[in-house]
Amino acid sequence: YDISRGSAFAVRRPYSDEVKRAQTQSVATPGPTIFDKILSREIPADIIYEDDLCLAFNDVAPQAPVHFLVIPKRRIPRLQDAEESDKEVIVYLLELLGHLMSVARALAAPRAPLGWRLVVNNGRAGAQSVYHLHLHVLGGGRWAGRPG
Ligand code: TR5
Repeated sequence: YDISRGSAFAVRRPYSDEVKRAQTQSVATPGPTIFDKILSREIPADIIYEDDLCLAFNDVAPQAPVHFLVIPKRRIPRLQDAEESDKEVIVYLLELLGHLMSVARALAAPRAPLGWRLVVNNGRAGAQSVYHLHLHVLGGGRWAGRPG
């Protein structure tokens, strides 16, 4: 699909009632984070991409020449929380996670043509500081933000 037109199978496909429900249900949601304020435009961010399911913006404290985040619009605190028992909801979550990764690669390709890394921090011991799921895309440098 053509990411520059902001369309993806997960967005174009008509949602079933169950999938609509999944979008409004939140998984183990502790409360709004700074990313909700970025989503609502209450706080400005350097937004590089948006569609129905996600937002991508440059990290305010870049760890590499290219460092942006891809976040779902639906608040999922941690990747650990992206689970459900309802079959329809599982399908939606898998599509959503796949979509975030597809957006990450499409945005990374022109910005870091020599290569990039995808990082998801999960939980306190996983160095997660903002409890709204986000994919870090790091690239542009020889080691793209890796120490050493
Ligand atoms: O440590 P984790 O994986 O949770 O990553 C959170 C990331 O959010 C860090 O890389 C921060 O630099 C980034 N961050 C935090 C804020 C922020 C941001 N990126 C863009 N814009 C931001 N605003 C406006 N405010 C933040 N507090």
